Amino acid sequence: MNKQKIQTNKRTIKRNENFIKTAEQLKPELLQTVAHPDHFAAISEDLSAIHGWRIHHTAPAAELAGRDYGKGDHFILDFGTHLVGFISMFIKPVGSPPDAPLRLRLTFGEMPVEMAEPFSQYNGWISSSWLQEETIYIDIMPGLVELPRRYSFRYVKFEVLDTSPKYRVAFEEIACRTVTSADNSRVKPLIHEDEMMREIDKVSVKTLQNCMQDVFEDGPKRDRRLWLGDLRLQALANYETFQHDKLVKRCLYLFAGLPDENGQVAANLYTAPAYIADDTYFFDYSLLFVTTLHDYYFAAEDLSTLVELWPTAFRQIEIALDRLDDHGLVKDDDSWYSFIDWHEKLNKQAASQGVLIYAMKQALKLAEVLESDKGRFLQKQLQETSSVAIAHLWDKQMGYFLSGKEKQISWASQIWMVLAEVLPEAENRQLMQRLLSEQPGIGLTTPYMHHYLVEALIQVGEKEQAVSHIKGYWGEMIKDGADAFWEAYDPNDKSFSPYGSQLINSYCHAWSCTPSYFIRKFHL
Ligand code: RAM
Repeated sequence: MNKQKIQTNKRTIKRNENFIKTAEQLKPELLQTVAHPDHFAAISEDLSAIHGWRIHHTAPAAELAGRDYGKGDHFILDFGTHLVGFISMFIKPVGSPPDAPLRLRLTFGEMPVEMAEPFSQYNGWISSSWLQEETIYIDIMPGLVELPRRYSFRYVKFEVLDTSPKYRVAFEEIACRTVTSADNSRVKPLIHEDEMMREIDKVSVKTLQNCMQDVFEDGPKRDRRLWLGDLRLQALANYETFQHDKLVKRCLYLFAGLPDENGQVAANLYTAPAYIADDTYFFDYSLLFVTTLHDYYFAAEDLSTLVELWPTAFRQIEIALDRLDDHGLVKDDDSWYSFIDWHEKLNKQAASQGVLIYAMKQALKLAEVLESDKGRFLQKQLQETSSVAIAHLWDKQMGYFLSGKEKQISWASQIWMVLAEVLPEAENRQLMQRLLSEQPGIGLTTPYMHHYLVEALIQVGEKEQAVSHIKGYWGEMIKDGADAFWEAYDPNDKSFSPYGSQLINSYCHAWSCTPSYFIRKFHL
């Protein structure tokens, strides 16, 4: 399963050292706070709870002071909210002087399921090394221990694997030093009469905050790196909240600083031990560089960045156009050439065509700002790609865009084509209404695509539907216990994981933070 997703595309990277230097100069300071656990917690099976597990409080964390633990003992602490940071604790021996090291296992969980199901049973297809677990050996006690890795969690399970028959251990001053580059004081309080919308906004802001590190990470638990599709959405939410525009600029310069020899920007980047482009390239994500630059320019009004990065943006369009077949349609195949959404059966052709048109429209706006001679070229390409989309993908009788040789109907295809505005305004609106009332074909699985659904609803003027979708989707996640929004969520299949296991999903994932953007920007 999903073997096609584990593909490598070895390409030569042509570093632009000036761009990388600009990005390096924009590296943010990380702000820190200290958080403490607030409760002991226990976990029990409950089929009505998300993933079948419910967590409940058993005692205040203050009671830790009077407790000690020996071989085989364990306890769970709840920090009360989702955190990203470094954990430390003071460990004291109780009884004889420690005649053997302490062997301690710590398991970190964003969700109850990570406290309940042993990681040894993990059977997903991506690496188990993302599961947040650590076995440590402490030779010298009493003493302060700070774990070197950054963790993303709300719950921590402590398992005393061994002490010795002669001593037990007590834990004091368990704390988490949280880190983020997001400055809370820049977020304007949201005045909103609807309590649920206020709550959704709060969780969105927190999600974004915890993903803002030295770049916009996709998820602080996994993959902890800069992905272009995620960046685009984080940046939108950022303009309405933390306004850390320099961090967006840094990320844009990083992508532009590490293109392949053909000029294509990678789908994601690593920032350590050096700035490295990953060998994954997506048709849609590369185009979202254009979109992210467009949004950045109009939010920050930073003309010099636009001037410098415009050639990179325009190049993404040229590369995308190279993928068109003789009809002028995005060439389809079975590889993972375009992301669009995590859906096993989703055909990417029509949605990719939509992304291309959407990105070209934004490029055209940038060309106008720059008074670039590329404007005419873009207009011509827009005209052609839109008319072939109508001629070859649009089924007038069915009232849907069809994708691929199987002529698949998917939500993603309709949404991207609506965003591309290839149909006249009234038909665009009808298409969204039809989609919501008939609920056809292949649905959506991630907040990433749900973002674009809401964006499309707003675009066609269906603000009320947008509100009810935000409440129905992100609100439902809150009802299911989210205190940061998740990477994947399908209300009709709450056990959904793109990776074959709920344990590995990320439960604070950047691309899910955009309700704040919608609520604040469009006054929903
Ligand atoms: C997930 C990543 C990231 C996304 C990719 C395509 O694996 O976590 O958020 O951009 O999918």
